[in-house]
Amino acid sequence: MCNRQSSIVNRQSYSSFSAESIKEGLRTRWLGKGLIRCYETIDSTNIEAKRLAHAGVPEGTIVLAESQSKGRGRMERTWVSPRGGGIYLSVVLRPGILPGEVQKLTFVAAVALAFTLRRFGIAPQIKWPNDILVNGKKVAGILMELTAGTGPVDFVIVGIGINVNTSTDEFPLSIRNLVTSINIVADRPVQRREIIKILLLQLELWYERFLTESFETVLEAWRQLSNTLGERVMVILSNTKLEGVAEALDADGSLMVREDKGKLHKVIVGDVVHCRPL
Ligand code: BT5
Repeated sequence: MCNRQSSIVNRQSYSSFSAESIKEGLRTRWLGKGLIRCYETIDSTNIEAKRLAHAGVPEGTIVLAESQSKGRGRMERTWVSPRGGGIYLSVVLRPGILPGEVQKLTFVAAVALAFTLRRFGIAPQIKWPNDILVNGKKVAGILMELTAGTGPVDFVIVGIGINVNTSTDEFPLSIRNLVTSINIVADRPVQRREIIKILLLQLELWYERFLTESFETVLEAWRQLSNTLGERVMVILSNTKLEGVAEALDADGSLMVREDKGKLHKVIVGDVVHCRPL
């Protein structure tokens, strides 16, 4: 385990990144090859990426920050974003898909993120729909945002937050036991820019597979990486709760949960808590 002192040392040796340092040796074809905006502090990289997307930047534009003052999770929740310790990254995509399909990109990003972490000797698991866990603790999350409308979306923002060299005491007490960081699970400091380069490559790969092959290709990989399927879960929905076994994924990525009485529910949006077996 990494102690507090060693994470401080890591912090000093792996401080800021720049667009040039990300582009150096980046093996993508188009993702991150154009505009990469790096900020010391920003409200939220997703908000900035949205501003840029509205202004017309091309697909593949990246926004990165050393810290966020209003890092966001889903449903107006907060993403804790301490300075220098994590990766706070947003990507502008223009997939030309309908709003109802955008959720599929969460699965694309989750698979890309899980394969990226594996390259660093870590065994991540995906908790439906967007949590990346290591040893049952959250190390990364994904937030997808889009422009509302009826036709194909103008753009989608894929926001990714990863705890890399973050010390657990930088998290509020309320979540300290639920979170972890790559340096803790890998038991060594890891350079954020090396993770970013591999992440962009994986994201480009899985995004292109999604667009040119099928969503099922992505789901197949997701199933292998998930720790939700086959588990007993409690799903917290907007105004109710549902308990049962997470039996399968539907073709659109929804979670199929079977209640003990036998009824099968399709969960499109919700928070999953893994329960201990009865
Ligand atoms: C997420 O939401 O997991 C999506 C997180 C996306 C963050 C990125 S950072 C770059 C981009 N810009 C942004 O403003 N956001 C994106 P959700 O599933 O709602 O999880 C949020 C919950 O995770 C919180 O309520 C906490 O319980 C927990 N949490 C907050 N900060 C965390 C952190 N740094 N590491 C692990 N868990 C955290």
